[in-house]
Amino acid sequence: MVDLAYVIAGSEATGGAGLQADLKTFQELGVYGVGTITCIVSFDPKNGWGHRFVPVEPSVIADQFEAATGVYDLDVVKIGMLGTPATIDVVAESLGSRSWRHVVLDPVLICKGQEPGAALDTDTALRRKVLPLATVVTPNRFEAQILSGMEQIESEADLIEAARRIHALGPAYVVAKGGVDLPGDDAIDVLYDGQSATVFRAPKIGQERVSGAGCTLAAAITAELAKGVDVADAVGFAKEFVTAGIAARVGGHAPFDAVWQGGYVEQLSLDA
Ligand code: PXL
Repeated sequence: MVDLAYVIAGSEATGGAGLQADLKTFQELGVYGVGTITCIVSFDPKNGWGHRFVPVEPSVIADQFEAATGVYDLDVVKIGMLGTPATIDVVAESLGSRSWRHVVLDPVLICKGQEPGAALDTDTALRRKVLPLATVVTPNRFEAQILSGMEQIESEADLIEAARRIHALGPAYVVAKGGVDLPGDDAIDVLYDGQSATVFRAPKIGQERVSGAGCTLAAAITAELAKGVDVADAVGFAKEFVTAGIAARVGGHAPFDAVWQGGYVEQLSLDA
C-alpha cells in the first residue's frame, strides 16, 4: 500500500505556499497526503499583497485531527503555519495524544498582516509547546535568528552555529535554510544532527525568494521520511526537489513567483 503523510498547516489561497504546496509535494513524491487546515491566508492584491489571515476555530482543528487520525494510522506529520497561541495549544495537545515516528516542524513565525505583538506571543507558544515535540525543524534565516537568539546570520558558519543552538532546544535534527538570503553564489542549507553539520548547496536561481520554497522543502523531507528514507538522505533529496521546482517556477500577477512541484519530474524526463 502507498505510504501516508500528514500535514497540519494553513491554506494559502493562490496555491503557492501552505497546505496546497504540501499536498502537491506529497502527491508528486508518491505519498498519500492527509491535511488539516489551521488558518486561511488570502493575499490582498489591493494592499501590497499583504496577508489576510483568518484562524480556524480550535474545535474545528481538533475535529479535523480526529477525522484524519481516526481513518489512518499516521506516524509522520509536517507542521506548517499555526498562527495563533490558541491554534498552537490545540495542535500541541492533539500531537501529544499519540506517538509519532517523525514530526517535521516548519516554524512559520510571522505572517504579513498580523500584529507584531501577536507574532511574539505565537513565537513564545511555538517554542514552548511545539518545538519540544519536533524531531526535525526547518527554520529559514529569519526564524533561525529568532530561535537561536543570534542577532545576525550572515555566513555559512553563522548558520551552522544557529543550527547547533536550535538543536539544544530539543529537536533531533535541525535544517537551517540560508536560501537566497545569505551572500554568495550558492543557496545553502545546513543539517545538524547533534554531532556534525552537513552543508547542502545548489547554485542560486535568481536573487528573489520564490513562494512555497520553504513549505515544499519541508514537505519533501516529510514525504521521504514517510517512505522510510533516513533524515540526511531525505534532506539531500528535498533540496534537489525544491531546486528543480524553483527553476520551473510559475509566475502570475503577484510580484513573486511560486514553486512548481512538477519541476523535478519534468527535469528527470528531460535528462533521460
Ligand atoms: O511560506 C510560508 C507560508 C506558510 N503557510 C501559509 C502561508 C505562507 C506564506 O504566505 O500563507 C498558509
